[in-house]
This record gives sequence, structure tokens and C-alpha cells, in this order.
Amino acid sequence: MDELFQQLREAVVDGATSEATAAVEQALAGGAAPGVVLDQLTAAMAEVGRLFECGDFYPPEMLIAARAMQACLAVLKPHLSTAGAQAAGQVIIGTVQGDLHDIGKNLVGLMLEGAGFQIHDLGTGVPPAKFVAAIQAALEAGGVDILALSALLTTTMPHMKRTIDALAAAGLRDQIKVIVGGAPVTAHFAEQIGADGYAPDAARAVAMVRGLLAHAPEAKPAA
Ligand code: B1M
Repeated sequence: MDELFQQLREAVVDGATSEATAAVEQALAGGAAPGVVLDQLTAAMAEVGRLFECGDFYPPEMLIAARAMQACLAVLKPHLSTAGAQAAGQVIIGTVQGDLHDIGKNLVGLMLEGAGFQIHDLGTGVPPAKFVAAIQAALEAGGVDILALSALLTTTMPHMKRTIDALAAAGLRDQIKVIVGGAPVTAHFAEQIGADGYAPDAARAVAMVRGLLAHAPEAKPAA
């Protein structure tokens, strides 16, 4: 299996999509746990980042590797989901303004979906006003529990605070819990900007959301 995992990581780094997805399928068929396969994919993207940092890769190579990663995630998705999970709550998710990175955000959405949450994915480069409008509409339509914000660039992290501030300005801040994450984001930063939670990875995002909803005040019974 080690050799297959190495082939998988190399195929993702090289952006060889069909080789990468074939390796994922082979690993799953050979009994590898989906979480272990996911770790290999994440390690491959970390290597892509390292190659970019040392000047061996440029954005086009990163993009091609990202496409291979997304294709592998699509193969993995049914294996990460909990079939028949009860609706556990509603989540609006998006990558903040100015930021096009979506693999981590998609992974968080996918794991939450697998845990039974209903996901409304607003995509990438989402301005604060678009998050606010989506939350307003969701509240009017029956409710939403969590806003999940992702950022991968230090330059776009401030848009997380801008989004939280925009929610407050619209009078919606106390109606939704906000969690933040992404490689440059820290628990300290989350606290500083007034988020309700921070998770370093997708699995812990699920745990964080479950914890926040378990501690949310009960809805007041109708008078
Ligand atoms: Co970009 N990029 N990129 N890039 N890219 C990084 C992020 C970078 C660290 C690379 C590097 O220098 N080593 C660097 C950022 C430096 C910084 O700000 N600190 C960088 C840069 C500089 C850039 C450009 C500026 C490059 C340029 O054009 N000169 C440019 C910016 C474009 C823009 O957004 N405006 C750019 C572009 C791109 C591509 C478009 C080519 C491509 C993205 C394609 C796509 O996403 N569809 C890309 C890629 C692929 C990367 C790297 C290599 C991989 C990111 C990734 O997908 N990782 C990345 C290097 C790296 O991360 N080491 C890099 C795998 C993914 C599973 O991990 O997204 O971290 P991640 O998600 C994790 C956790 O962070 C967490 O859970 C996931 C794991 O379970 N998480 C959350 C994420 N969101 C969460 C939300 C939560 C909770 C947890 O709650 C809501």
C-alpha cells in the first residue's frame, strides 16, 4: 500500500488526474480507510505548496495539481459520507472575498454533509454583503445555524472580520454562529475577530459545529 500511496501523491503533485483517481480507487478497493487516503491527498498538496515556495512551481502547476486533488475528492466523497444521516443543522459556507482557494472549504463542506448537515456553498471570493444576504434569506426561509468562513491567504483573512462586522451591522450577529478556518487562521485570530469557533481541519470543523449547536440556547417555545 505504501508504494500505491507514493504513486498517488506523485500523481496529484504532477496533476496526473486519471492516474491519481485510479490510485484512489485502487487504494479503497484494497481496503485503505478513506481518512488515510485523504491524508495522502493533503500531504500531496502540502508538497505542492513547498514546491511553490521554493520556486519550482508556479500558479499554473498549483492549479493543475488542485484539479487532480478535486477529482480525487469526488471519488472519495461517497466513502466519507454517513449514509442516511439525520439532518443535523444548516450551514452556509464560503471562501472569503479575494480568495480563490476552495479545496479546504470543499472538504469542510463535504465532511459536514457527511455528518448530516445541509450545506449551502456560496463558492469562492465571497464578499461580506453576499454572506449577509444569504443569511438573511435563509433566516426568512426557516433558519440557518452556522456560517463557515475559509481563507488561505494572509491578505484575505481580514475579510473574515469584515464579514462578521457586516453581520453585526445588519443586526444578524446573534442569530448565527460563525466558525473560521484555513491554513493561516489561528484560534487567537478567531478570538480577536469575534468568531464563535476555529477549527484547524475538516474533521475538527465537524466537531466544532456539533459542539456549538449542542451548546446553543434552546429555541423559545411559541407563547
Ligand atoms: Co495558492 N497559496 N495562491 N493556489 N496555494 C497557498 C495557500 C500558499 C500557502 C502557497 C505557498 O506559498 N506555500 C500561498 C499563501 C501564502 C499566504 O498568504 N500565507 C498561496 C499563494 C501566495 C497564492 C497566490 C497569491 C499565488 C500567485 O498568484 N502568485 C494565488 C492567490 C489567488 C487568490 O486566491 N486570489 C494562489 C492561487 C492558487 C491556485 C488557484 C493556483 C490554487 C488553488 C486552487 C483551488 O483551491 N481550487 C492554489 C493552491 C492549490 C495552493 C496550495 C498549494 C494548496 C492549497 C490546498 O488546497 N491545500 C497552498 C499551499 C499549502 O496550503 N501548503 C497555496 C489542501 C487543502 C485540503 O488544505 O486548504 O489548508 P487547506 O484546508 C485545510 C485546513 O486549512 C482546514 O481544513 C482543511 C483540511 O482538512 N480548513 C478549514 C480550510 N478551510 C477551513 C474552514 C473551516 C475550518 C477548517 O471552518 C470554516
